[in-house]
Amino acid sequence: MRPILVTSALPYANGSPHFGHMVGAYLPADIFVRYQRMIGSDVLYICGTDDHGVANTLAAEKEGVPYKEFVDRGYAVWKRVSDLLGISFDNFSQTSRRDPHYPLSQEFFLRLLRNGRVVRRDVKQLYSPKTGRFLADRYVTGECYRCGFKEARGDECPKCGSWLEATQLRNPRSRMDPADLLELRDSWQFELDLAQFPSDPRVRAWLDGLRPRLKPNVATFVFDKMIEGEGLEPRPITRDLPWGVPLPAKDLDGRPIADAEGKVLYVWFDAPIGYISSTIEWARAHGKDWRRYWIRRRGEEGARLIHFIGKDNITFHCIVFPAMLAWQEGGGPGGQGPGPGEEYVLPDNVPANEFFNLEGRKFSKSEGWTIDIEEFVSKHGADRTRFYLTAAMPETADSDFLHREFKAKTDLLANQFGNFATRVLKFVGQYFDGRVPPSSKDWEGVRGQVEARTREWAECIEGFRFRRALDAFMGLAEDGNRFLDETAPWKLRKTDLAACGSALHGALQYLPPLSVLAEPFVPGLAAKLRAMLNLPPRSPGPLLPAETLPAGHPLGPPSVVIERL
Ligand code: B3M
Ligand code: ZN
Repeated sequence: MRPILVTSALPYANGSPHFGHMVGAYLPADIFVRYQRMIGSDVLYICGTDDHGVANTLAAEKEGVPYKEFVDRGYAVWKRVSDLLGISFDNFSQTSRRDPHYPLSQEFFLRLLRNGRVVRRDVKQLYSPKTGRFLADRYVTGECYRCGFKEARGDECPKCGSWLEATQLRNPRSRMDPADLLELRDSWQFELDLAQFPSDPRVRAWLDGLRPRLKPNVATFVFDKMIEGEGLEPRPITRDLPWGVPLPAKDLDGRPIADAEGKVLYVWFDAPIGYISSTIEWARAHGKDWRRYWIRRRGEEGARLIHFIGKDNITFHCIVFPAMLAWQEGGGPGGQGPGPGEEYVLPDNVPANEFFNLEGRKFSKSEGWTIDIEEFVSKHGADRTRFYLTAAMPETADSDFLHREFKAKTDLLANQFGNFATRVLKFVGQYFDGRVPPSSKDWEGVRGQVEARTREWAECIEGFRFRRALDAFMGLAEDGNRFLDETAPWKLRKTDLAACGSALHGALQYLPPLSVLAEPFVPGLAAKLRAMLNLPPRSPGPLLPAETLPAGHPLGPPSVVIERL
């Protein structure tokens, strides 16, 4: 069985989780993973917080809290919120846990250096006379030289998504102190030579295979905008910062790296390696082999690596990290990476989502334009929240959280799905002693609908079309309601009890498959329904033929699956 490794973008520890994150990178991954577990795939779901970089140091310095203490606090928040929403990570780590993350990140760097993919270059950098240090990335703001956006950051433009060079920003200023006039000074950094990327034969072959698999919004960005548009140039992968993975002092041959002191690996260099370190952490805790998910023998297929991210992270997952993975060849003393004849797998897909706004405007905590997830979920429950977020997911274009729509959609869930189950089960409880009545009919039509909806649902999830998969689930609930309207068992009860029982027998057959189709979206409700059906948790395996309820099966006590708001 081909293993599947699923990742969600590692959130910056300093960021506060909002629905945009959940709907962009976490919920879709969780739906996909829950589905894979149901069908019995060898799937592993990995994440953790991104603890380094200027986003974190800036925030920690503002609060006057030591870096590690600051990111540990952030980690706890992300962990709590993802648990609350039922995001079922197999491992949720932190990039500031030194072992195995620091030595592995250093090994990545050293192999790239040895393989001629990293070069040392003298550069001009923005220097802050007031603080006496070089500023990079988010310490700097200025005008985007690609789209003119005024509030671009020194690493990327939040407006057009371009990847920026801080020294080229127009009118660069310090984020901490606008009066601190920045100067250009000489320094040096290591750069990853991405100019080699498109022409590298292994990369080329991988890109050709990847292109038709990518969602159109992602393919356009990677190929039209980046590779064939802006083009790829060497990018610095070290920084002058007091927090991060230290640049190693010696190369793989034991020769010193001059002036390494004081430099760290760029956060976007070590962060994706965090996917691997988190996998190693999981493997150690469970006595499993992490290499099965990351390393393959050359020429073999290896695991499917799938990165769920928001659209602002596409470049790093489709270009930078694949370059880092592809160029690890050749082994290294005492290393963890691929040995002779082995290589890292490259991403099989990167189903990036677009942005999610709140009633037409960007979520912004500082402007108070946000929804507190913990408060919202405590009030409305994880299932309702997950259901609506899936229905509104920005799969192909930006979309919005709309309060009105939240009520309308979740009421539909309560009516079509919850109420259907409750009605049928109550009726059977009342007139058939809570046991599945025998049937004189075969209900072939029901079986046909279940099969068609299940197939459609599975195909959509495999193709990362979660909104349509949700429609297939709700479509089956609609089929059930229509069946009930057409057979009208409550009318038959007084005239023909056997026919009434047959109809209920047919209606009941929608419920086990509905519990299955519900699981990835609303796991809490799915479990509740299975308890009402007196069915144990389903064991992983093929979905068809669908589970049925035989005549005489004792049902559990009926109750309300979900109420309308
Ligand atoms: N922390 C950026 C972000 O949160 C970054 C993702 C890292 S994924 C390896 O948008
Ligand atoms: Zn821009």
